Amino acid sequence: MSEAGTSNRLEGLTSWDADWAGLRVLVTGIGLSGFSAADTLIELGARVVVCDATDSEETQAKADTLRIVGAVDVLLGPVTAQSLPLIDGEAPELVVTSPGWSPAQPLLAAAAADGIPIWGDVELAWRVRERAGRPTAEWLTITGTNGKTTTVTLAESMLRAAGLRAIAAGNVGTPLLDAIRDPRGYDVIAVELSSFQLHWSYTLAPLASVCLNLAEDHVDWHGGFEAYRADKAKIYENTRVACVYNVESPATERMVEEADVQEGCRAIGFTTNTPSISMLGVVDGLLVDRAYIEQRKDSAAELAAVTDLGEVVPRHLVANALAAAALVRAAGVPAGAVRDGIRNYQPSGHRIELVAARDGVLWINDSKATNPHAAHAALSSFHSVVWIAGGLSKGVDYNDLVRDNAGRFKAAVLIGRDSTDLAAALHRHAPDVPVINLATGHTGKDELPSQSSPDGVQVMRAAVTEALRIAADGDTVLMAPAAASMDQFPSYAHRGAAFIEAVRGIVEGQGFTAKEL
Ligand code: UMA
Repeated sequence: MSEAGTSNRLEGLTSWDADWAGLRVLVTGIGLSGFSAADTLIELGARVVVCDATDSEETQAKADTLRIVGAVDVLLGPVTAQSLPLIDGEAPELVVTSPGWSPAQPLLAAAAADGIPIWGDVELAWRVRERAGRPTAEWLTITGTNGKTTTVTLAESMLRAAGLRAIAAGNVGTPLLDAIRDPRGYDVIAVELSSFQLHWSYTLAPLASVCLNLAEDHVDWHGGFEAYRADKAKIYENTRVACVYNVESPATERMVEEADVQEGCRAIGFTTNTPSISMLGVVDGLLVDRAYIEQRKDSAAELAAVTDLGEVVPRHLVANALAAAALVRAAGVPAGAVRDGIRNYQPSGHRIELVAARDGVLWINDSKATNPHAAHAALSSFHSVVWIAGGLSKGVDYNDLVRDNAGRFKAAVLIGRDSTDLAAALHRHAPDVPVINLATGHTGKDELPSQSSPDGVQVMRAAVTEALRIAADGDTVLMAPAAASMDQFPSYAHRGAAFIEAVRGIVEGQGFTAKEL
């Protein structure tokens, strides 16, 4: 455990029924995880103060609720998130932070400087998961730069097909503490963990864990790629039964080799090629298991057909399904339930999603591609691409992405508040590709707002209009931004919805009213 996670009283707080009463806790953030953490701690009898830099109708409504249920205080507004508040006249004994808060944030930096332990909501959830009179759920933990949500929801589907009470929680959207507090409890939780959540976690000991892949992302938050990698690697610490790694991503295997795991824990690989012993993989169009069967030396068990995943199956989807299978097999899920779970699986939107096919042009929404690695997976599926890209870059490097795909671009249409880095990479590695920069040329950098706004929707309509002008029979218009959406939209889902709406209106000719345009 890191120093930030230790303190005598806190060491004993390892179950719901431990003595949390009167503990002075500052909760930072009143979003999904902060609200859930504050609500839990109040229920446990702690003395809770919550702070959040945003003072809006939404945060005020949440603050009112927390005050009613017993929060000591809720502080809203930019100033409150700058310095440590007192609780009952004394310093907090613990800070429970929301994942979006970076360690460099002044209030968290002050807490760390004063030696106050800082946990994330995931650390708190792990500590309170045992509760008298309720089943204790096993955790299967999943991280990686891309594919987390697909894998965690596939795992959930497989677990349910096996008749287990299971839920996907964590970064996927349902705060872990909400899952933990479910009155009926769960047998297994498929836990999606971001690098942020791993950073603030210390004592997790999952049944099985996986890092799906590793590429540059969230460099700003972590302060560098090595720090990002180190936080991702925490996924394997203390794992009890199986550390699952990606055979095609040696960085993930190295993480397993370096991890301190529990005795008897095995390393299980997954590959989209023929598996060696102790791996899951693909043989003759079948997903197979050579890890969890007794005769693994000379045979493999059939789990499902690749075609069970759909008509067009990208390689990364096969990899995600194998990773999910490797995790749930560690929890004893039979082969038939893996297959049924895959067949029952409903993919979520905004991932290489066909929006329209018109005049020989495919219009594809991949708004979930919030970093270069994800955008590369999408770009490599097509040949002649009009690429709509750009947004909040998070400090990543675009050179490899543009160089590796330079031959595919017919044109690029840049959105986002400031896509200077992306424009520079295109200029450097694809100098003949026409670039239409809406980020600087259309709406004007300073006119664009920092949050969701009608301008984000307008820029997307302008991007689709430009793409329509350029694309011809055989081309694909791909909106795979390689950047986060938050400079112009509340989330990648809103950005994807804006693209779908623009394509339906402009390309499919459903039209907008003059006011909308
Ligand atoms: N805030 C501040 N100061 C800061 C940062 C945030 O006051 O410096 C406040 C905001 O005003 C807001 C609150 O903190 O009210 C938001 O907290 P948060 O950003 O940690 O977000 P939550 O609503 O708690 O949602 C988080 C995850 N968000 C992030 O990690 C950014 C959600 O993942 C997750 O589903 C949820 O917890 C439940 O576990 C979303 C995400 O974008 C999907 N994740 C990133 C990704 O997948 O790339 C990591």
